[in-house]
Amino acid sequence: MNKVIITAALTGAMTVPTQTPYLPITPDEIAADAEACAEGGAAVVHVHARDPENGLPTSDQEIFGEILQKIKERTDLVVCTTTGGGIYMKPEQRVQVVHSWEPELATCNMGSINFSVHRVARRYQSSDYRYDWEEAYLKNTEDFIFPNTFKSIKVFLDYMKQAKTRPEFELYDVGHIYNLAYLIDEGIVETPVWMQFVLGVMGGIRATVYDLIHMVNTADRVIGHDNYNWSVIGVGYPHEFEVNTVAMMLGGHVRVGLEDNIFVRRKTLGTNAQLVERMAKLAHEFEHELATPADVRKFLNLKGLENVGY
Ligand code: KMH
Ligand code: ZN
Repeated sequence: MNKVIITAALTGAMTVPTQTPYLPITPDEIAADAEACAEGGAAVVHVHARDPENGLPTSDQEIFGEILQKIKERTDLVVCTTTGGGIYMKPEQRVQVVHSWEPELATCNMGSINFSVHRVARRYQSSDYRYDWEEAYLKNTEDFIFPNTFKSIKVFLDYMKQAKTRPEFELYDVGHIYNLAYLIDEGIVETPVWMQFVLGVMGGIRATVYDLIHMVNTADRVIGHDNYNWSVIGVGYPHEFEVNTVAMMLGGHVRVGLEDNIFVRRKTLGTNAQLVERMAKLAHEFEHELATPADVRKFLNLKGLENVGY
């Protein structure tokens, strides 16, 4: 497809409320941001849930359901739910959203890695934090391994098969491309696959253009150029906009949002919609048309909003 898909990752689980006043927390805030991102040119939203009382990432299925229903009431966006969850969640809790709500698309993380945001804590004094849990949450990630064993990946894929949910494979390093190739070789995963190169997580590959090109070249060689379509995440500023701009030139798609980056300009915090709007401007500048949700459904062969469980 010639058009560019913008995914907006609205809230995530690694950004803490103290970092930005624009982080949507309640189901209403998340759905309002989804609508504003749709108006700005996003076709997909990537969704995590948070406890409305204190912003802590949650796997509460009622809260997930409320978010998904509210987004559906306000937009026709494709929703890609997380199965990455947050640092205190067990794999069974992370995948539950697929079983409960049968979304069109869900993430499938392709390997276990160190996944750390502990350096963010250096920017704040203990008294700066908005909520009690935030400081320890950030600091604890220095000792956090994001678990995605081959066995658990297979369990997650079984859930997705049953729910007719298409996986979006999240690849944080070159080895994850080889992990995906193994699943394709075994006949567990069919091609073409939809992949997300996740660049810039501390513990994975960095978010430079060199690293993006290395991921794309490796995927071309190992998965095969015609066997996959892809998007990219660049964690942090200015990496998000840099790797996304190059991705468009390489035939890839893009993701922005407060899950990955909080700045719309150097030292200027932005809303999700402002991040999408800047990305849409860059796409227009390079004469790329933006994909609509209908384009994405056709391109990724999704089951359609009429077949989700919410
Ligand atoms: N938090 C991102 C770096 C997921 O939710 O499953 C990757 C992500 C994965 O979005
Ligand atoms: Zn996520």
